[in-house]
Amino acid sequence: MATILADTSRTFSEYLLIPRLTRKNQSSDVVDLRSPLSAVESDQPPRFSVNIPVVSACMQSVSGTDLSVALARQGGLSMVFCSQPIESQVEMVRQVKTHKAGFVSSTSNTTTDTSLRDIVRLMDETGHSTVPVTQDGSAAGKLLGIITDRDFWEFEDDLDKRVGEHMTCIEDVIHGVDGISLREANKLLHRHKKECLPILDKAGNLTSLVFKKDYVDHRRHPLELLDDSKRLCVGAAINTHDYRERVPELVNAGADVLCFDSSDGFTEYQMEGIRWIRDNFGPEVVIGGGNIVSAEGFDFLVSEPGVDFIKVGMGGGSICITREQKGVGRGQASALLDVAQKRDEFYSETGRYIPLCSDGGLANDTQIVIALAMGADFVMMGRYFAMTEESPTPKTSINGQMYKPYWGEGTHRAQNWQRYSDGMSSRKMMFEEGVDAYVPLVGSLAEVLETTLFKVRSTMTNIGANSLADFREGAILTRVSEQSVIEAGTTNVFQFSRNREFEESDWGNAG
Ligand code: MZP
Repeated sequence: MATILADTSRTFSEYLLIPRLTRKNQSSDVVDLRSPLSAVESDQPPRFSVNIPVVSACMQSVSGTDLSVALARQGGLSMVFCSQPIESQVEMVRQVKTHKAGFVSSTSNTTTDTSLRDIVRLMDETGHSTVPVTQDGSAAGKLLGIITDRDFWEFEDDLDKRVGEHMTCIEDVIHGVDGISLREANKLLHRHKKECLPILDKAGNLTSLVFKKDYVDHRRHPLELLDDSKRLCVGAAINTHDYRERVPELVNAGADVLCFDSSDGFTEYQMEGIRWIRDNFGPEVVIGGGNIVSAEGFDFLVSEPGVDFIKVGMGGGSICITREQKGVGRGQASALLDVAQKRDEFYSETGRYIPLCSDGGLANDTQIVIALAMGADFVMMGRYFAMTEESPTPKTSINGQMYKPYWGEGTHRAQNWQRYSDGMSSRKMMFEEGVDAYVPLVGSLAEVLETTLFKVRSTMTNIGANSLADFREGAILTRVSEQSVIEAGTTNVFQFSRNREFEESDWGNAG
């Protein structure tokens, strides 16, 4: 007969943290959120760490180039998806590694004979208030001028007029020359009191833009995740089918971390893959394994010394229907607690610490905090990042509200059969394990993360912890009853603000 586990499969919303002593020298601004991603041997520093405990999911609708750059700039790491040809994944990794911080390629461009009405539409759609005017309307065309929302009044000027009549012409545009350093470019912005500086090559073609807001953003976010050569860090997803071809290309392109993307990592295929990478690329390369949901799965993946970190989670993802379709998976809290306990035992026995990643199903900031308290060293999220400006999907207006498409890797749309196939048997998606959906647009990644991390630090202070390791060590959790969930909300009061429009900090209430 099958074994039936004693406890029910539980999720994060069933737990609360009990506050502990906050000392006078503690405050959220001294809390350190750095977390290892590589296995840590006793007395050795980790080979790779993130500055904030957050990574983005290995998904087409999440981890593209822009998001990877934006997340690394905040101190986290993105895992560029592998459900694409090797060449295009490598190209994305290369773009992040060669990204010159501060120099961005212009995504909204126009021509002189475009109407102001079309410019208003473009500005509304993109949120960009500065638009380069090029000869052919492309991002690399000859620059003829710049039009901004200060060059015309939407309700006063004739919107049938052409851009050419309102723009600042090239002769009067303060610009930099290709090759200029970021420091010099920022000085020009400062000296001329400009918001945006176009950079031109010798022939007058636009190469990039430098924005004052990026300079301010950089000063405000000093946690950028950089490699030894001061390049942004990026991770890359891999699968158990073509790693022999994919991994050498990704390593060559500079990927800092390799992460198996599999709904079920408790397989001999994954172990073979880890072994092959170690044998061919040595001890330095950082390898993530998973996903698993049990102590047994953990034991298996650490039975050989290849894996660095392990992802925990099956069936909890916001777009995931695996549990419904196949009857496998586990409540995310139960899975994490089981694996974390085993990880801690393994650490005391061997002195080897394996960081854990809680992957999927995080519905709000509170659940991130609970996952970190329960033993996760960092979390992986899809929906959270799909909702930001920087995710790779287009914005879509539905009933006046802006949304972005977000789909699972187990959908026919993603065609990621490698993530779900058990070995080499089926090379196509026989049925779907994910859904194709929309999520509300919440703003820029930097804005949303700032609120989330502020809350994480603030809760850690309540627990008296200055580091994530102290937090895990000191956390005391209690299960909550349905009645106490009701008590936790507001009771018997009339709140005007509850009827407000969706706000950036509400990502958890959006679903
Ligand atoms: P979430 O942050 O949107 O809740 O979940 C993201 C996670 O769901 C991913 O990191 C991955 O582990 C998982 N995922 C991705 N696609 C599917 C699917 O199609 C899925 N079923 O479960």
